[in-house]
Amino acid sequence: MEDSFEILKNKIEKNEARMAVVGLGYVGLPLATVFAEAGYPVTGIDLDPIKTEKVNRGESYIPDIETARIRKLREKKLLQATNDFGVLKDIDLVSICVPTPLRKTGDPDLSFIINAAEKIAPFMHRGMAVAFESSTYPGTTRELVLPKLTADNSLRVGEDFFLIFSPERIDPGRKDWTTKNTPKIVGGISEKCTEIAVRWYEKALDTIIPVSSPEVAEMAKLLENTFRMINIGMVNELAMMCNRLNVDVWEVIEAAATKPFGFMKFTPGPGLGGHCIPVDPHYLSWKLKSLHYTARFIDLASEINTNMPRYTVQLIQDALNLQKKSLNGSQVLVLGAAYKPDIDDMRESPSLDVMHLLMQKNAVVHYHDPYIPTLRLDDTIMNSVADLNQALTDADCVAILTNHSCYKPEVLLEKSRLIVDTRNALGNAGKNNPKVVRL
Ligand code: SAJ
Repeated sequence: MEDSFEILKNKIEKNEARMAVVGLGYVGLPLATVFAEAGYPVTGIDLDPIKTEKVNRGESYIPDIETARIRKLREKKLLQATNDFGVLKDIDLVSICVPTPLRKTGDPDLSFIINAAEKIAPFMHRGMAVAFESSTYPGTTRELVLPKLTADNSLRVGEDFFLIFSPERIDPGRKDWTTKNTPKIVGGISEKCTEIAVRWYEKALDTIIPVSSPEVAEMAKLLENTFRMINIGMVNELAMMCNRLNVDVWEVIEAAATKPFGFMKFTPGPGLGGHCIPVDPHYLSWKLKSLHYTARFIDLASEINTNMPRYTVQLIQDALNLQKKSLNGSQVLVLGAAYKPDIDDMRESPSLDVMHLLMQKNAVVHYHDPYIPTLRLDDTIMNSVADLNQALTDADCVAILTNHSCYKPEVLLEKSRLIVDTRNALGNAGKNNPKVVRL
């Protein structure tokens, strides 16, 4: 029986290996696009017919990928999409890019991983490589994905097929670091698995970083995002300390950031949003709990970050109080529903938590966000205010929660009676200004 490793290695070298990407979201579609643009025919597989139909019509639905790129790849027959996992019987290389969210309980939701692995398993064959990309706890690839892929076959990992963990490092909206030029870690179950991954991914990506196991790769990704979440928690607590000390936290951070070494700037805010930073560290703490270890830094940072929406509402309430107004019945205009500037993503956005809490205290809440024309908050459908200037003038308090670049400090200061600035969006114009309260 011919050596699967040699067969697959040769196919990759000769650009004859056929590739599929399972999951065509903000990670999978860019990955499929980059490989297809490197001349590798890619089949995208997704359960959502809307996504697959759009790709097959040559349309993108991911802001980071222009429609023209998809259209061009369709014309060159380098990209196609399907809902049918059966195509995998003729595929050599499969990247799995499915979501790894949290359940309402805060525990990992592994259903997407399990579902994907179970749908791939019937089509596993000799000479195949599977790269798993979703951020997850150390051990997932070996303990959960591997058994699912080999449940109904006698394929031997590292001999008949090859299994790797390679964390996605997509930062939506970012232009300088992209799927293609961001260094890519690959950690295989065996050395041959890692070698296949290096040969495979270097066909389309600029820099491949091999590591000794999937666990190292899984843990590296969690370190990246846990580092960020904990440091954001630390500056959020610093903001609360500076408030007690009556010291301007933004000036403190700017001053500390002049240190050319041994310091990395983070800034406080109304909470922690996004699909990665608030989520990934909980995969780590959850796994450690099963090993009877408490990840104290993660738990503490999470507690502080989760409390920031409530702290922000208290700032708004106190600011109104200084103008002898109660929060109850006051018009509060929230600027920015997205979780970070100049994108349309609201996942885990703290703005939603702040608006929810404001409504619980019977404030009259409106919002403006140029990227999010409408949103659902609990049972309420809200629309971004049409006339921003009028809304600024009408509001008893304007709360800047996401500093989209369209918000001009001079306009906000001219039109607003009272501003709570949680992002230092006003800069120095907001300092020592009687109608501005800064986080
Ligand atoms: N945030 C702060 N203070 C900061 C930085 C962020 O409050 O100093 C808040 C943001 O407002 C947001 C949340 O944290 O609500 C997350 O922001 P983020 O800048 O980390 O953006 P994300 O969630 O898009 O994170 C992604 C991640 N990319 C991947 O997981 C592949 C993360 O690893 C990147 O470091 C980050 O982009 C980035 O650097 O932009």
